[in-house]
Amino acid sequence: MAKRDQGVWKKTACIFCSLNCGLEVQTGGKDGREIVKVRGDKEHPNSQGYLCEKAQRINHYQNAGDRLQSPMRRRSDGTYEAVSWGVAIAEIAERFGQIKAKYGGDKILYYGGGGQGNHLGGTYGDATLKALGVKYRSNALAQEKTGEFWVNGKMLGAGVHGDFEHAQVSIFIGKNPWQSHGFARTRVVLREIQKDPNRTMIVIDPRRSETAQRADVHLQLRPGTDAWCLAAIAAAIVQEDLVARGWLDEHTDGYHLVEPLLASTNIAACAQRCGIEEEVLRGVARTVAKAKSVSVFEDLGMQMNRGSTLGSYIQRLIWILTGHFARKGTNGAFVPFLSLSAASKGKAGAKKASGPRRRKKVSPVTGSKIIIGLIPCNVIPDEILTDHPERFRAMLIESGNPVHSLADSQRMREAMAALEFSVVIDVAMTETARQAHYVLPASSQFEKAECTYFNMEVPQNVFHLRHALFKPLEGTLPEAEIHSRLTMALKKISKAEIAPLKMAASKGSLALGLALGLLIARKRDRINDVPVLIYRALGPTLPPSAKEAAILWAVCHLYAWNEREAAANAGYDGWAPLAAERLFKDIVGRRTGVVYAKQKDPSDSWSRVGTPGGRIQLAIPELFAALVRLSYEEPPRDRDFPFVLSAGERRSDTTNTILRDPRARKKETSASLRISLQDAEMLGVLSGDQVRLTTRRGSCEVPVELSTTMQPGHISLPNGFGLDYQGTDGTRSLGVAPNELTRTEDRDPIAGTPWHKHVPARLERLSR
Ligand SMILES: Nc1nc2c(c(=O)[nH]1)N[C@H]1C(S)=C(S)[C@@H](COP(=O)(O)OP(=O)(O)OC[C@H]3O[C@@H](n4cnc5c(=O)[nH]c(N)nc54)[C@H](O)[C@@H]3O)O[C@H]1N2
Ligand SMILES: Nc1nc2c(c(=O)[nH]1)N[C@H]1C(S)=C(S)[C@@H](COP(=O)(O)OP(=O)(O)OC[C@H]3O[C@@H](n4cnc5c(=O)[nH]c(N)nc54)[C@H](O)[C@@H]3O)O[C@H]1N2
Ligand code: SF4
Ligand SMILES: [Mo]
Repeated sequence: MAKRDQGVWKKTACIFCSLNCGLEVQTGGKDGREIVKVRGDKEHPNSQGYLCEKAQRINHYQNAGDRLQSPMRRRSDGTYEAVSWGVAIAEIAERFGQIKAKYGGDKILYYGGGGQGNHLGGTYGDATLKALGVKYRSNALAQEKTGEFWVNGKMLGAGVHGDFEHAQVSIFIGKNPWQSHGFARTRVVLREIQKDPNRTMIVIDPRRSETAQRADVHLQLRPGTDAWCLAAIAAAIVQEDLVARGWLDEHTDGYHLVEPLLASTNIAACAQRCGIEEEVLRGVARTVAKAKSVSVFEDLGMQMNRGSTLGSYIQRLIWILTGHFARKGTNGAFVPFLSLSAASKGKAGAKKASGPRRRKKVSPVTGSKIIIGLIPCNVIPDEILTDHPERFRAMLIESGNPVHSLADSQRMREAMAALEFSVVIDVAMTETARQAHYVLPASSQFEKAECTYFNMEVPQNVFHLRHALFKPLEGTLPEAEIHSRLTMALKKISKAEIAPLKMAASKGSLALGLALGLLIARKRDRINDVPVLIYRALGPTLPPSAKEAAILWAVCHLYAWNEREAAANAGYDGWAPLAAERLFKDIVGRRTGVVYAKQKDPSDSWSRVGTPGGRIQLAIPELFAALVRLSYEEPPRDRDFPFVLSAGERRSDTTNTILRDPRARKKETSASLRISLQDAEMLGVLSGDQVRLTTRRGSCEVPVELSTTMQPGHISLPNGFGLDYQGTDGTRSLGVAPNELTRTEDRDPIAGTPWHKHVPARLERLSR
């Protein structure tokens, strides 16, 4: 294989951030199993050849020294032994079955389902969850985006995204796209904005981030004061009569409720609290009101901070009050291929819940709001470490590393230790895997077909199915296969039952559709097993490098049926079932991204607004009191912990925890704590010196890096470090695991999202 492949460019995608830029790679090296060359795929409709420096490191993921190669079972002394797949599947099915029989399937919590590059596993996981009667889920979205989703749901009833390529004014709030990306060809677009005198970039960030350095206006606010800053801007829009009144009358409800709140907001007081001059904030209000188009992106700097849900609300008021929606260059509603919220709820894009009972809207023990079907990550330990009869007794975790990535790693470890049963599906023996009863080794994202449902741009949407570049590493299985085996064991589905489906699939997909329909008509419950049935029947008819794509056949049909207009605009017109077949054929055949949805005109976004009458709802009464309080309340300060620690900054060589090997990083200094020159002087430290960093939860030693980007009192640690990497040549760890320093109770009162970017901290110099 190595020789034959030499010099051949194969299409795939980068898996390090949600953009999944299209790549072309050459394979070779040891056993032909290495990715030896990487370049951008010019044919990819989104990335068009773009990539960033991180893509060059994908071989460190593919050939990491800590890949698992056998199912592992924990012994009573806490060590692990390798067991065969047959034993692992049978025992896991039995143990989960016992939990279900004794306590009910709703006592099993499912966590994860996909990372930055892999969502197919979660699509198949749905069958396992239904077989187990699982009712509750969580994943990383419930520690970042749920507040924003909740606000979006109330105001727009649709997911929205900015059109930064065309926006006259681009606003980034707690978002550093130069490093973290977030829209296609990010750095190219940022450079274009920077060069064009008629376009404006506004960045709201306490740090002079790489993006802020390129901005026309940098609102370098005090950490954690976004709500005040945004309220001042929104209030100036109302008080200076900059509101797009005619547009509001035509398209929105509730202005009469919001107007008095913003009319009475004390702009000077809000400005003073966020540390930005009032006149500057008023200037931003005028720029926004006057602009032809405005697009806004909020991210973790605000979403993982105090007042985050409130901030998400005021942020939207700013561009809605000035009429910036559904025009070229403004935020618009995107067309999901499979909506992430549907995926989270296990609905496979269907409008109706397919589970037997409607899911409850709050978590069983703490009664926390469930948003897009997800329990807030921060309450998971509280839902386990209690004697409450409704507590979770078991967890199934896949493609997530909650012990490392959720608040308070120590408590998450305790919670996992208290579970009666837990299973982790991962490529590596992660911090979370080390707490589980069984660990199942997944094939890597380049050893199976994979994709994401992060298809969130406007005005067109692209879906990219990646084919496997390599055969699965020995001992590993793709999630499609793992979930099939688990479901078949749990539901006692025999091969004989699948045989007619296989036969039908070999005759064509319409025959398969009929056969599936007949089976479900006879045996209603089989509807819950559809992902597995399709994988078993249709998978073998697909190219071997794409057999895990089988379930996308069903997703294509759901999509084409639900989104006829958007599909037709992208060329998938005519009778929906036939359009779906063509789309599926293209997705499997093209190897690069496929445009599955197009808006003819930006105003198409209006048809996606899902609120009453298709009108934007300006009022969220649950947030009114908090909005009013901003004029009177000071941002909280902590005398005992005078620094504000931003725990988890994205830097040019961070990739969440996907790259575990410290050698994948060029500079060891990338794990350091950034502090301002003034604070360094006060402490008497130089770059490279060790300090002791202490929070209410934990303490660690870390080297500092003096940085002119930091303001006094604000310190910043990168995300994704402090992993216990167990390579073939010994264990190594680099940097600090940020969540050894964070607490679960530090969370948003509405969405329960963590305050990772606002951890009160102390610093002491350690002697040189
Ligand atoms: N290189 C790289 N890129 C990534 C990732 C990665 O690990 N590495 N991860 C991906 C993922 S999962 C995500 S969710 C995104 C996240 O992408 P971002 O949210 O852009 O990333 P962060 O660096 O965590 O935070 C952004 C900014 O918030 C600022 N900030 C801190 N405190 C405050 C505050 O009080 N107010 C405001 N307004 N800003 C504040 C920080 O200074 C920082 O510049 O990145 C994605 N892209
Ligand atoms: N303090 C603090 N904490 C944070 C953040 C922060 O800024 N500060 N950021 C948060 C954010 S925004 C996010 S998104 C989360 C991310 O944290 P997690 O959701 O935990 O996700 P990842 O680090 O992306 O890693 C996912 C896991 O998938 C595994 N994996 C890789 N490929 C495969 C595969 O093909 N199959 C399977 N089954 N597994 C695979 C990896 O080994 C890894 O263990 O971290 C969050 N945690
Ligand atoms: S990390 Fe860089 S190359 Fe990879 S998907 Fe993100 S922007 Fe693209
Ligand atoms: Mo994230």
